[in-house]
Amino acid sequence: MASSPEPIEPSTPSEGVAVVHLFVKVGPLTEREAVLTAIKDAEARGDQVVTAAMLGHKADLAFMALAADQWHLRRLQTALVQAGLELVDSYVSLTETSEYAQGVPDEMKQARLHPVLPPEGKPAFCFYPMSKKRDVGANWFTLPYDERKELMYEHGASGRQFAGRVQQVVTGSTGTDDYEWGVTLFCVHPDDVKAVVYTMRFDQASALYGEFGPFYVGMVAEPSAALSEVGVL
Ligand code: 76R
Repeated sequence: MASSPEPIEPSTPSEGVAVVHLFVKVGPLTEREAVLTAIKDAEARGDQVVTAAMLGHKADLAFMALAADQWHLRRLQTALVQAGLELVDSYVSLTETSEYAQGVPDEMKQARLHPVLPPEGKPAFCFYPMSKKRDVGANWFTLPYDERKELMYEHGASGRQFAGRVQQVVTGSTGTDDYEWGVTLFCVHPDDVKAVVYTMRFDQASALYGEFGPFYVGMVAEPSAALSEVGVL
């Protein structure tokens, strides 16, 4: 699709990249070639698009797109809708480095800000948004920094048990969507998703303070394979 003829001012985060998760259903008018072209055009702009075929009634396909300029994400969304896909849910966020991981080597920070997706050999895909509670008696944001940091260390340590089986991509969404983070998990097996999420339930940071939105589950695939599997031939 041609980009807009009028000059347009980029909307670019000062660090990291802009992210959108688009959850869509296929319809009778979905055009296979137009969907594939929408993704190819995004990649030609230098953006990343992860495609997953989804399970259950919530969506048929998910696209996780990462771009330096939010306008690129808008163009992808426009092209996918014009290709006959019905947008049924979405999530808008930005990559970030955690305030509790400022001491990590620069290479790790860059990997958080500019992840290369999808990781190899981890087809089990899961997305859900989450926040930390602000309840009376359980308010994450009134805890002193050192206490939060300690709880996040506990979280990191329990997460590292899943090294090689689970890759988390946590993107920040305070002010950009209804929850505070988007959690995208890429796992080797579907039961790795269940195991990591269950294990984290016992981390104090999740047990006392975690609040979760809807869960989306599917399988990462090449766009052409994902389209075939959801019946867009
Ligand atoms: O960046 C790092 O790897 C350092 C350690 C680490 C941080 C800072 C880490 C490790 N996470 C961090 C931050 Mn995580 N993570 C989640 C969920 O369902 C739930 O209860 C929570 C959802 C999972 C499953 C998960 C997995 N993590 C965060 C943050 C941001 C908090 C902030 O900045 O305030 C959130 C919301 C969050 C949520 N985490 C890991 C994992 C796993 C598997 C690891 C270890 C693997 C790895 O090092 O990549």
